[in-house]
Amino acid sequence: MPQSPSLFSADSYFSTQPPPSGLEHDISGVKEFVRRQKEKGRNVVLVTSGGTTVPLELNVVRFLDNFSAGTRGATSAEYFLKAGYAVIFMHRQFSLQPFSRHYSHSTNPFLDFLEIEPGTNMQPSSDVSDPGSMSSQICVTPNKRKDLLEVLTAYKAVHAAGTLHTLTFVTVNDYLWLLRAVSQELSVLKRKAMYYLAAAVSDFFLPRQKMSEHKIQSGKGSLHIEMDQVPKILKPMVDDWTGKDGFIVSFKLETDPALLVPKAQISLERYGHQVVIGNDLNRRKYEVVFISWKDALPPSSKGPNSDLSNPRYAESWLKIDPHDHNKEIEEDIVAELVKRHKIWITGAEASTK
Ligand code: PAZ
Repeated sequence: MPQSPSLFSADSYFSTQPPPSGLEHDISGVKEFVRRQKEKGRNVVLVTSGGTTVPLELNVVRFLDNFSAGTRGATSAEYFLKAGYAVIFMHRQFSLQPFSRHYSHSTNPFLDFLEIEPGTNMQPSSDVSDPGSMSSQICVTPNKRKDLLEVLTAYKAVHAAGTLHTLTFVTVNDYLWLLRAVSQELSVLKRKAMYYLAAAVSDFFLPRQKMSEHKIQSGKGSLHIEMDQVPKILKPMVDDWTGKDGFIVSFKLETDPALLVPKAQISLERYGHQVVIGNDLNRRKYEVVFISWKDALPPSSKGPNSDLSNPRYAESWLKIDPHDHNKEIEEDIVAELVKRHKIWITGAEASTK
């Protein structure tokens, strides 16, 4: 256990912080899912989505949270499924999910689409042999049917094909343990695995050993909490958990537009993965920037960046019309990544011949 804050490496984190209780069960589900997808020869993407919490007490009353509704992850998951990928959707409990996101309780409540047919008896049937008699008298508002049918058809098709597997997390600790275990399982697919890390993960946490067991009392006036830094897990993820083969895409969220590109470049340089997608909080729904390596060299063969006049990063912006409400930027993000992933896969095949 480190003595002072901010000294956790990934190894010391996992050796001192306890795994979530459902981890083994979750991972056996993932193992089976990956086995089936491998048999079918499908590419698989792990999509992480939503914000992580940092509990302040063991009997949690208060926690810190990271901003994210889960829109990016849930929307992207749908486009990956459409592109033929199998998806492991690892999301914050109760954040948006693929398909049901279209009918979120706050922006598009599904009850508003349903109508009770005139003359329907409002009392549920007492006939136990006909439990569906009430539902047969409910219908969908005519002008909502086309959209609902489209979503429902895609949803049912994905279920029938068995290409979507869902996992949930709440705390940053749940997230880290799950991410490591899922990445290790997925690594058997080598380059056919993609990792799309859209979740908003806390940079700070309170180690279990420093947490108050009971609700923090307010008697002392102000509250001072010193948090430790969450270990930088992208490095072990790239080098160890995924066996250097996975196509890893991370996101960088900033609120100062001037920091977006430099911070994304630093992240790519530091972790040596394939793509960092930068997004500004207020413009994220209609513009993002892809930062990637300029040439095809694997990051491991690049030395330190000595020639600053010749940047080795490619910067490409993806923008859509902010007024076009029928267009989602995730469609273009996913299309671009699918293209790059294909090159990543065929590059590997070519180099093993
Ligand atoms: O979930 P959402 O659509 O509301 O937000 C998506 C996002 C901004 C959290 C995501 O695109 C992102 O940048 N995730 C990484 C955040 C980070 O830097 O930790």
